Amino acid sequence: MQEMKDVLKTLGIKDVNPGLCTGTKWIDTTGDKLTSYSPADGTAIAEIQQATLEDYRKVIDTAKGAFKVWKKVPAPKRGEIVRQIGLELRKYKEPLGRLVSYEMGKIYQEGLGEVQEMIDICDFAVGQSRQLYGFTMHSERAEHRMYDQYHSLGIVGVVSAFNFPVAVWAWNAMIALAAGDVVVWKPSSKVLLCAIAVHNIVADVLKRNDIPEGVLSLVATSSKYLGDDMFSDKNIPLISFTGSTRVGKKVGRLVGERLGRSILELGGNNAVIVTPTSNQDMALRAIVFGAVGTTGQRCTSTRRILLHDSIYEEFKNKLLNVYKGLKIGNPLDEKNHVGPLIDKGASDTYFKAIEKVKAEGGKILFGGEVYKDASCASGCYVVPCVAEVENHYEIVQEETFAPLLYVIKYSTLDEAIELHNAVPQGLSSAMFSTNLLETERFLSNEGSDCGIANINIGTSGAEIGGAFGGEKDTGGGRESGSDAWKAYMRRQTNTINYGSELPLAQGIEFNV
Ligand code: UN1
Repeated sequence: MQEMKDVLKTLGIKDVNPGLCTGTKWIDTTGDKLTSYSPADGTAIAEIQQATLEDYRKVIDTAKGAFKVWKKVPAPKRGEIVRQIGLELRKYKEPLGRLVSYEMGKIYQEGLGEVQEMIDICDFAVGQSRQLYGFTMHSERAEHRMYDQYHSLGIVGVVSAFNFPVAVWAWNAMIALAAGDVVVWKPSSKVLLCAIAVHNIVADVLKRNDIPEGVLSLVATSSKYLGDDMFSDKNIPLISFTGSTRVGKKVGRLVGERLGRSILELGGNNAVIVTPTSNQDMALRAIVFGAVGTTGQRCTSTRRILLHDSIYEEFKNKLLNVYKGLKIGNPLDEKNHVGPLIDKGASDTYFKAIEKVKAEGGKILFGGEVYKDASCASGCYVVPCVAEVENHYEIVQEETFAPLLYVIKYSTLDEAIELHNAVPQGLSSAMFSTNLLETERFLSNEGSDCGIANINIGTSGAEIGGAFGGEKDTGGGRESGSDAWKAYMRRQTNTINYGSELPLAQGIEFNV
């Protein structure tokens, strides 16, 4: 196993890193330096010279120029570049996964899994580059042909959150590249080194293929220098934003005001319904991974479980037993299940939420305190919490981005579905059951109101092949697989007359 300093070297991370990249060129920036600290051990990993608003504008100009060239490259040839990026990511999967784990705090296996998602979406986008299909329609007019086709959109602004420091960019950027768009990425200021490492990896491919500067750009900075300007920027026809519902509402408003497009991937409040016919061992594994994986900091994390009253006590006790065995500690130590939260602010939010649970009448069944261990000195380690609550509590209606799992009792399927949907968010959902009538009902129009609904698997860990996103306060956007690519292109309907008459549609007679 490489030492962290060797990992950083392999990934091209320096002591001080410029905050601006237009593909292969790193550009010196003038903003203040920002230090990235590891939540694993509190160490200052490296510094980033932040990009300023002026720097951002330069990148947008470069990206505009690059779009003119890139959109002319045939889509399968664009796919070839994506294929090479996928190969390069395979080479760097281990060190990049390790850096994700160290800078963000998710356990090593999840760091590797995140890089694997990048590789998977590359493969998907390569295929997609030969499948940017439109329909052909039959015209109502003789000797006419109609069809729709998809053209490139322009600059795609990707604004990603700390919890998936590299994968969210890839879901957006690889599809955008296949679509003939260019990308400007503003990652969370909490995980800038991961983004810098990704750009170092990708730079080799861009260089080798003489790809113009501005096809893939990175603006590494914080809200001190770049906030709403990007959302209001008319140069960016599509903003893909991942983050909180609070900020997402503002993004939607600002992009909407200029009639731009946005893909919003906001909060979740994901529940698992465990029915009397379920395989409880499977449900347990899925729920525990869903609740404590990434230390409860996935949009898809399991936040609520709805347990049928006939199995309530039995399942609850099994769950608490698994929680007792969870190993908390350094995310790079492969024996641990739970790493730290991203920072102390996140732990404060967690503890405040637990106080609110108690104040509203909830009962803490397990955990919820700081994890005190000499080797976990960063102060970001907490013991995951299980609390018995009622669904209508104000705090239960919120997404607390931490390992706080609510246990709720139900007695009929109608009640379970009603409780399930009675939250503002609508991202991911699951039911454990072997009763066909129950599972089909859950997936029906009368069932889960979420963008993702699963049977006998958990709420998190979605594959890239499906469209990812959700309804209500989750924002309504879809990215990654299925036909999500359509959001990254503009649709054009074409009608061609190959006859020598000019019939008007709708049978209109107009003789001039
Ligand atoms: C997120 O938390 O922002 O389904 C995305 C999952 C991952 C993606 C999570 N594939 O858990």
